[in-house]
Amino acid sequence: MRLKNQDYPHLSYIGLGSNLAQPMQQIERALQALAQLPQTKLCQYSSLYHSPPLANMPQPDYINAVAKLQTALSPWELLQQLQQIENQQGRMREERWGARTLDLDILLYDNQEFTDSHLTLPHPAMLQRAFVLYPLYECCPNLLFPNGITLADTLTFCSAGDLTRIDYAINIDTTA
Ligand code: ROI
Repeated sequence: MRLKNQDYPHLSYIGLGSNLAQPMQQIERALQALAQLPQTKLCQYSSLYHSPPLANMPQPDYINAVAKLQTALSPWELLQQLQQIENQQGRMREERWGARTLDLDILLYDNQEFTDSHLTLPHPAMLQRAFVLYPLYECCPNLLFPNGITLADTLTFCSAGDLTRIDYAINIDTTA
């Protein structure tokens, strides 16, 4: 059965990152997997971006992107689904700040602000990360954070630095 728009009442933005095992393909596969999630619609996704690692240990550069979802899943159900996709793409529970085949983070879920043992919303580090904010801006230039601050204002304090947009076309149906 095809679901209608009102059957996906929640809006969520997901950050994607990879710096191992053909990162561009990892991100493309992950976007395809997001498009297949139950009770969820992939509405939009950003270009791919190349970024140097933000890390305290040597590791390859990253490919990053952001996806916009509408979903009926709760934040915890969504988190579980994202972890399943990470695992399917060979992610090990690696060290903090270490290289990774695929990282999927819930950046925002509606205007929810909370912390529990599984999840903090909005994602606590996103406001300082150009590799999150610039692709997010591509998906939603008018975005307002739950605290009322605009994404556009936040970007004025966050230099793009060495972040570069990649000319690589991904074709996933976002109308289904
Ligand atoms: N650095 C970049 N550039 N992109 C990421 O997605 C990323 N993810 C991480 C850490 C290790 C913080 N560094 C990153 O988890």
